[in-house]
Amino acid sequence: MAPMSRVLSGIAPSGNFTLGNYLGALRHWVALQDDNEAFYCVVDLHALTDSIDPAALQANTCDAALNMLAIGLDPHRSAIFVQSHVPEHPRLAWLLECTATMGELSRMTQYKEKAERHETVRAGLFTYPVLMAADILLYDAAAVPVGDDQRQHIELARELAIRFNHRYGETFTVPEAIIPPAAARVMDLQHPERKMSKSVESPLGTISLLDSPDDIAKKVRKAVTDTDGEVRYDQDAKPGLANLLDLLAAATDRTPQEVAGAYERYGDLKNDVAEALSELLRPVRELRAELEGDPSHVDQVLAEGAARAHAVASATYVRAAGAVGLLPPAP
Ligand code: AQP
Repeated sequence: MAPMSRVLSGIAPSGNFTLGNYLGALRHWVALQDDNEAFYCVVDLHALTDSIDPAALQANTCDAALNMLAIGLDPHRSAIFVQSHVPEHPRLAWLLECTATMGELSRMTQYKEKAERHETVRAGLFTYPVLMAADILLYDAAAVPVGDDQRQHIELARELAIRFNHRYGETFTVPEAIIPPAAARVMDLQHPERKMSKSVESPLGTISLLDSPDDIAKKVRKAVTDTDGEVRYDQDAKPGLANLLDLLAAATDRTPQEVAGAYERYGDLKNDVAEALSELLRPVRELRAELEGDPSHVDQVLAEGAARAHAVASATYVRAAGAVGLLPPAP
């Protein structure tokens, strides 16, 4: 039997998981675990690129792991682990930092956007895309399921793998991004010009994975649209409405244009968006409530996941370190 191909993806424990995370990435992680050897991690080292309270980081990391089970990841099929539990991630990142250039990191749009929001910019924010490349390349991942905002970072990981292989000999698999056809970039319901994000404060603009049906209905009802009242899909002229159409399309497996054709009034559309999203997230809410009864299960999942991840990551790291000429430690 041909070996299964590997997939890897991660999520930062920087706040409550959002509907954007779910539609752009998480639900595809679940689908991919059927036919691939899957590695999914809570990228806690990435959360340190911004200011985060240490107690909140720990709590968010546990919460993220619980959510990964609640969305339907099966720890027997997917290795679920915490990035910092596998020390090869920052070790390989250093080798890749010595492969990347200042120029290409300066061109990362997410870095530029985030740097603008801060008075002082952490060096880790600048080099974070290289750590993300290490996350991917350590597992010889052929595919990386992510939302559209990560497209440029995956391109960088590919570029670094190709450059490293060219310079030091065949070492890494060159990964491909898997970006979903619908809802690859879910926008904030109050600010449809920016993406829905777990670390940006927008209580009415962000739907959380565990929001109650009432909360979802309230947020969708108050979502910003426009005043011309015509239901049609136009991302430039009607970004708020387009976002709602995208959401309903993703939740009901249709195209946004098909969805637009079925409505004449914003109010009817909003009612159906709220109902479809509540239904979509209902199994996640229910499983999460069950899992909360047994916190030791998560510890065990993370320990087993880290052991599986470490076995793969350490072999890749040794290969890469040998390729650049680092002297192996005496046995
Ligand atoms: N709005 C979104 N629409 C579609 N996909 C999204 N993703 C994130 N936001 C959206 C995808 O979810 C995965 C994990 O995301 P992340 O932890 O890297 O980023 P985040 O949720 O955006 O968290 P932050 O901390 O709030 O980050 P910033 O500050 O960057 O906005 C990824 O696959 C991502 O594409």
